[in-house]
Amino acid sequence: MVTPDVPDMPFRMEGNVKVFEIEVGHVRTEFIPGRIVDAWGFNGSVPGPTVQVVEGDRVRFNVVNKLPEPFTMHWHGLEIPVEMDGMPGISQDAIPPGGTFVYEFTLKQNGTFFYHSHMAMQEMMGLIGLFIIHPRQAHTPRVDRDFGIVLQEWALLPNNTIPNSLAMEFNWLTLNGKSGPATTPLLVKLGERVRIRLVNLGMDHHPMHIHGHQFYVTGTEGGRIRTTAVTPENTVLVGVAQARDIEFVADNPGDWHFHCHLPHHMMNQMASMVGPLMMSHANAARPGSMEAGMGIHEGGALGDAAGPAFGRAINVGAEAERAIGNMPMARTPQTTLMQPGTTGAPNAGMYPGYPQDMSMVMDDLVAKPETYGLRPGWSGGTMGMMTIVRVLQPEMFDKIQELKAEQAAKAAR
Ligand SMILES: [Cu+2]
Repeated sequence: MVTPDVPDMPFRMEGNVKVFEIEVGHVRTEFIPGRIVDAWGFNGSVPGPTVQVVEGDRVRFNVVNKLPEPFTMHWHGLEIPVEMDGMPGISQDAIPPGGTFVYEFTLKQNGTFFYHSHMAMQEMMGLIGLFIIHPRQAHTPRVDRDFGIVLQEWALLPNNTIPNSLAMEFNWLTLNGKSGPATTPLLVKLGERVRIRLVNLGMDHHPMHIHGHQFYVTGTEGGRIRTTAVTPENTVLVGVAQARDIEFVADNPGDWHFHCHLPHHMMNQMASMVGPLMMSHANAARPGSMEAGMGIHEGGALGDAAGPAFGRAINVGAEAERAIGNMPMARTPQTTLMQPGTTGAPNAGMYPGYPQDMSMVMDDLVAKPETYGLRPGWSGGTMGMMTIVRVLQPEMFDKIQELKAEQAAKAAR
């Protein structure tokens, strides 16, 4: 099972116990090139590294809290002793900043689970990771590819790198900590059986939709679905705190979008006009200010003062922003941030429409072996909570594996 853009969490054996070290703390990450975010994560990763274990395992997690506030870890969906459940106050004292706690339990289930902070505000800072428990015997029919994806949403104030965890509206949507087109495509060979495991821990539900195929839901946050009746679908609603496993045979060759279908979740910055509306130093008239921001500074989060910055009075802004291109596939001028190799303060130099106007082509900036051979301009149509399932002919699949091996060898040198 692989989690694109997220590492696995290593462990060591102590007797018959699998022992994991987890450090909870600040992580500076990047959603797309140039969009720097100061989030919270585990072991330097947002979302946290994927735990992969087997039904029946005894596991131990040595947790160190490097956050500036108390923390506890919850193991979502696991049937474990209450004192290991990570509920602050009711099952344990919160781990103070700099403190440690040891969680240890035996796994009697299998399926797609996750671990997360049990402080609601911390969840919105990114504190979640996949917890995959493989069955002792594989479910049938066996899958050839097994992927995991964590769905998250973020509210980033203008010119800010720190998520607004109180926000009720969100402008950045990520799959495994990346927004399209920086999400790494899922590669499968034509004819293979594929499983994709989805989990959601945010404020919104995400209807995840695949192109060119039908799938069956084979698991939830509670484990494997035991039924002989299967419902074909191409969209599965992954609700807050839920997991959904989907399986399908990739029998239709091509590069297929796989994405949340909420319209605002299919964009970065939510919409082309939100960028201009929110930029405090943008050299264009706008109704919103940094102080009005995304809502919490003046009056209620949904009060009138915050309206313009949300784009709710968008007619005003639209009048002032007529010059900004927002037609599909428009090419906007590049800032220094768009030029690889140049550095600057995080998110400095952002200007109306960047990043990214409705459709901004940035193929080269996000190029990696997994994007090899995609149609030129593909990145202009891949945004927000979007990735690509590439159903490849065997020769193309093997070619990309070669490119990946070359890249790994280069990195090791
Ligand atoms: Cu969504």
